[in-house]
Amino acid sequence: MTRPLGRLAIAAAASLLATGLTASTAYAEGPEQIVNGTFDNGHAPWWGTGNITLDSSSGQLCADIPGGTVNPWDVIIGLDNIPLVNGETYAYKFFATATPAKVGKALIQLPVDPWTQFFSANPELSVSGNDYTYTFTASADLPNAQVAFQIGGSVDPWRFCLDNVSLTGGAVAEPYVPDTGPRVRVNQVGYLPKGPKNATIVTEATAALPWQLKNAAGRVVASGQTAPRGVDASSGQNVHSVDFSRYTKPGTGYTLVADGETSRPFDIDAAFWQRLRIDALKMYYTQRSGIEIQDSLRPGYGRPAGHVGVAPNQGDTNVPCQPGVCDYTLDVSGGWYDAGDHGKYVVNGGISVYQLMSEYERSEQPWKLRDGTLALPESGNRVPDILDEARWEQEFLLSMQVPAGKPFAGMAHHKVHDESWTGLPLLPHVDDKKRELHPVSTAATLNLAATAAQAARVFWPYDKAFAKSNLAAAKAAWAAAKANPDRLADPADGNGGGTYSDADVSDEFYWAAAELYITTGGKEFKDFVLASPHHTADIWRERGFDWASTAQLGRLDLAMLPNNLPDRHRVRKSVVAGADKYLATLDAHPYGVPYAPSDNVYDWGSNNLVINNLVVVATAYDLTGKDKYRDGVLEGMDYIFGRNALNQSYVTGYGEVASKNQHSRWYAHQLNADLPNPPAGTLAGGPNSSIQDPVAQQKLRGCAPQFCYLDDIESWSTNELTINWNAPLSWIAEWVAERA
Ligand code: 9MR
Repeated sequence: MTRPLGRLAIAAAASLLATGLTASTAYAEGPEQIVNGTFDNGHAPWWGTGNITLDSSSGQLCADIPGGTVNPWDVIIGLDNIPLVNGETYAYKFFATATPAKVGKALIQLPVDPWTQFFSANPELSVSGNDYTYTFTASADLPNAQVAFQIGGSVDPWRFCLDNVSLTGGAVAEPYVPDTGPRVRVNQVGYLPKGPKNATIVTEATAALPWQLKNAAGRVVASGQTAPRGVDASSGQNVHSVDFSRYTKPGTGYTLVADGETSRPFDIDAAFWQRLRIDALKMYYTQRSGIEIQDSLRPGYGRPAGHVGVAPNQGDTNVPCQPGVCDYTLDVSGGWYDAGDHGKYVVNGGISVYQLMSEYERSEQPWKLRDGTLALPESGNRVPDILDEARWEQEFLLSMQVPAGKPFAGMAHHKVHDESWTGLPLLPHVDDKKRELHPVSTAATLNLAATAAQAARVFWPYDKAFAKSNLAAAKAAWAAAKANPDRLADPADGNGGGTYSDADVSDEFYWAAAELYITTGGKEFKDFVLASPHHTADIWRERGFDWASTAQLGRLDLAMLPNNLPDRHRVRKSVVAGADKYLATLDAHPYGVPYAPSDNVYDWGSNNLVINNLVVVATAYDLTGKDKYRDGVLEGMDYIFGRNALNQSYVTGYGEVASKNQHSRWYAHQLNADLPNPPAGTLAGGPNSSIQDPVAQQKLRGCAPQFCYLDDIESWSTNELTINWNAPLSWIAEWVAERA
């Protein structure tokens, strides 16, 4: 926790070991070497021995220390990879408490035998707590010293808390240089035989270089010259590109060779798209809340139902509001967990379920999404499985609507989640935190209006009663949003869950009006659409659309789905203009990325923005039939599958080197070998220039945009999985599979 300054700093009367070590209030100049010493956002990458559980939910790092251990090192809290520079003087500070009072041991040491101690102190810890400040001079150069609090050796149990750990001095951290393998970057999964085939070479060379395409037997089957492209701003690399599209023979195990380097192997084949269109959708069943996940349906992923009112869960069948927010409880069980957390958010649930229903609505081969395709508990009910999956979420969204007779009736609560953050790993059914409904918001209400209007038409052939109840909910939500147009979610309401706050909901109004108009043809909605500035503005932002920017969803549907708008032709042309913008970006980018955030600052979840831009390009293909749009979609996906600065695929199970440690409390194999990795077909968030988690901040300081990514379970700002990121992946996979 970051505490106010001005507190009396108490120089610790500790026993100090090494020469050059003083208890002092002096501060060494220099950079901060401790990552996440304030425990404001969890405690990663700090660790504890297996006999304690670290708890940072209070904003301090605390642990109950068991009694009956013998040595100080029988219980340790530590932090690794601290760089020390020989001869440099450091200031080491922390705040700690012990209940009851104890003497602890604070060390900075070699992390392996012989555990050489560069600093050692025995602070006398009190119940009320003290600030401890030391200076010491490092006696060795070491890239990976360990900060350790040895707190074992007590007969009786006690509680230890730590905060504001700081080590200043030494050198600025070296830039992180990951091993990115061969400098020839390809789509490691595969290219379509009759599709574009592009690659990128990282090289010092400025003049064109020869390249060779080899088949699995190592025989050269095509060759040519690279095109030098200069220094790419998104990676900082000097690069060339290669276009080997004219080679069309299907096969596996191809490699591309240039500048003395051989790419990772890839296929020329369409088959993987048929797998991915299923896998990317199957991911939703294992994200489900409120139902047992059957191991027979997802081998290795079975788990008990989460949040069905069974202890230790405190939800989600009877959930109260945050104190003072409402006087009722709601049954909000079911739905999908948002991401790696156990939160459920109407904003974000909305765009996710919309894109699944859109995938079905826009499909030209809906029989491929028929009943029985996804191995769900509902398979066999004569409803397409993709709609069964969508309904699981849509019913949850409906349950978040305020009942008639209550204040704000018709609006939707913004979200439901734990009252404070939990740690990892944590299976849903063992989460023991209190669950709370958060205030209603206009954005959530409009997400409900839009998706319920869409569900009303999509479910009509299968379940008329469900369709009708959605339409009624959509109309009630629309009226409530119009009556309460500016109830914004609090951007500070982020303890225990994400905020999903959005200062501008005019785009949500446009999206909801568009969906209600397409479903009902109603004049009110038509007039609203035509009057909205989003109807004619250039909404095709360089960074793309997402949960906070939803006008694009309305525009795409108005262009593609039957309706009687007077300016429909202009609407359709505007989508093609958006696609042209993204194609121009892709063509200018030596890695073929159709995404150009301002100043190249890659967003949180950049991969989903890249793919959403491809949804616009795909729609332009459907509108015009022009091959350049289909080719653009395929080339854009090469970036996701490995044609990138990190030389890796961002989809689990697809490509020789692929993300597999996405941040999740239950696919937490990296933390507990008994748990699985995320299922095949799971998209990682991807590079995030703002590196907003401690692990990324420790390793990625100064990263060029494409390098701001770590396949580490604790890097939640670069490597989470979410329902809204898999939605465009699954949408595009279906779209390509139908046209491959
Ligand atoms: O995807 C969201 C991203 O656009 C925001 O910048 C970020 C910070 O507010 O939050 C992301 O959403 C997270 C949500 O708040 C909580 N569940 C996990 C989501 C993905 O990281």
